[in-house]
Amino acid sequence: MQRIFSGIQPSGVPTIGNYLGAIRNWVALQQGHECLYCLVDLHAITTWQDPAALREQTRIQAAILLAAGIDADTHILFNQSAVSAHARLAWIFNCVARIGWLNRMTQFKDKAGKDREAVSAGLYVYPNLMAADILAYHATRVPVGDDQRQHLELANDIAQKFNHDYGVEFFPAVEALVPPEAARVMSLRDGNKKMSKSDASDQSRINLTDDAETIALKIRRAKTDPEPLPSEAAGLADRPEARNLVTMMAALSGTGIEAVLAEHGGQGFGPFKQALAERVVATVEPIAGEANRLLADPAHLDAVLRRGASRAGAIAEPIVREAERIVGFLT
Ligand code: AQP
Repeated sequence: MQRIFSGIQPSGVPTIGNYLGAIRNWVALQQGHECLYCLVDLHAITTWQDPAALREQTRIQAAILLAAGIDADTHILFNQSAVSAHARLAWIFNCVARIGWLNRMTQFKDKAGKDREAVSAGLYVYPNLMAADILAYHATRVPVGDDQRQHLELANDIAQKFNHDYGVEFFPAVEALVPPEAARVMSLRDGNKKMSKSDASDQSRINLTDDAETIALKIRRAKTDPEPLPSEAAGLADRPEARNLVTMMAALSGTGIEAVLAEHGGQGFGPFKQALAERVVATVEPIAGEANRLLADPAHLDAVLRRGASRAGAIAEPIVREAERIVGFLT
């Protein structure tokens, strides 16, 4: 059975973007794969996190993943910092990856923006840690959004250079699993910007803990343009906000954009937004309800994560120890 590793940063409450782009797919992949799903708190602190908020967000994410259908008994759910193998292998990879490779990473350029000199060194070496996350388990398949393809290519470069430099065939090739139907959801305030759980504006996103009223209000206020919806997909070109809402509707109803436009084309945004809000609520409400129930018992959530970390550590520890032996550490 192929082993899958994927992670989500506890840098906020997961959004409908995380759900449609990742979590929903993670749930489906549990059939037929051995899955490790990780709350990547080491990655989260590459940008400032208030310590109390980080603890809280880690529990919220665990609750949401369980509520969305991640089976932590058959598969493994844990937080990254609880398995030291990640950080140890990441250090080795810091010494394998080349500065020139990291300089080409577009996510660093996007996240650092104009402030390149002031961001953390952790943000710069983030892709090396991501490579370690995957390769510490000899995972071969990684479900990610399209934006992460470049990081996976880097993980392969690191694996190959490690194997070459030390004359071994130790780390396998990893493959990105980008589901064709995975939607890229954009901000409700700016159709050219990705919806993000850490965006300063709560109005830019639907959190998976929002109630029905909040969801309806956010969608009603979502930025649009004055034209009615087109009847064909070509009519969405140069209309990023309209395209985003239609894409969300298509992803939530399991149909294509054309089918959504066949039903709603020619309508103004008022009735369409109402229909979309109903769809979003139908998806989010059961997840939020179950997550809230789980959050009432934080000790149970902590125990689930601890057990996950112990099972994850049992897989990663021998692999990372062998990597350390190959490098020449006295182990
Ligand atoms: N807007 C999105 N649409 C589709 N997929 C998305 N993902 C994130 N945002 C969208 C996918 O969710 C998974 C987990 O993401 P992450 O937490 O590791 O980091 P991220 O991509 O940086 O997500 P955020 O929400 O934007 O986090 P912050 O605000 O902390 O940077 C990934 O598979 C990602 O593709």
